[in-house]
Amino acid sequence: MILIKLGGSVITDKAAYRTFRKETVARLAEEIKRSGEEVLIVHGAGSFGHVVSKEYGIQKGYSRPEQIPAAARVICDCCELSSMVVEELLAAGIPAATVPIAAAFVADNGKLIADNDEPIRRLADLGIIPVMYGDVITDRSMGFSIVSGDQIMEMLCRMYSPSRVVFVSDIDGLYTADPKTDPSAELIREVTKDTLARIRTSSSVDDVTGGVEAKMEAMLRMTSEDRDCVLINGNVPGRLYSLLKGHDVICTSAKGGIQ
Ligand code: IP8
Repeated sequence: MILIKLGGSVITDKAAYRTFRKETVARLAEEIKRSGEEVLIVHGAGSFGHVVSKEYGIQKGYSRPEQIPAAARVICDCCELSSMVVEELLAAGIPAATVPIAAAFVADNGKLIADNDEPIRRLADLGIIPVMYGDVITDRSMGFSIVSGDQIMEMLCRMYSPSRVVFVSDIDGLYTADPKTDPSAELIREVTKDTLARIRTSSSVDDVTGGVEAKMEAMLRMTSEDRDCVLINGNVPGRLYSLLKGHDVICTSAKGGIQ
């Protein structure tokens, strides 16, 4: 089984509040279906989650009453985004269902507590792909917090031991600097725990979806001796399909674990 995260940067326009990239998601769904691979799918929140969350400091937990309608707004927006993603998966012939994490789990201090995975396992066992996404969740210490799609990926990785983990983003992989603003930026083809140590010493590292170091660490945590974790560009037609079919594509591949 291959675990895939459709990043918020590829399924939405991150700069414009609540802008869904329908054609891109439809194409990615078709590529997944055509690959014939067994998959589990997570997605990011993009402009359906980050804009309002940032404005009201939702990620910092409850501190003032004005955050309550804002948190409810984010929950509604992310759920709507997920319904649109699932519509495209269904249209491509992939039986999928939105599973809001706040209905299945709680968090503590921003960390997802995955102590009851029965609803997800049962859905997947039936052949319906549970689609979870970065969202606002109730939090035992903070009132509420935000659990990212990356945290959900880590949970699913522990639950299902996928053969491969794929992050679909809007750039070719991780770079030594921001490729959109720095022409000297170089694509990092392979990340190991040693590369991570070297990258840490560089001050010109770009932020991919919330910090390049955090992303690399999360990717490395999801690797094992026989499982790599790949970051690819979903805006290039056919690239996800080729990767799923085991072809060599432009990407960053994390390997070898973090221990
Ligand atoms: O897009 C963030 O999830 P991500 C979720 O996977 C919210 O980082 C609500 C901002």
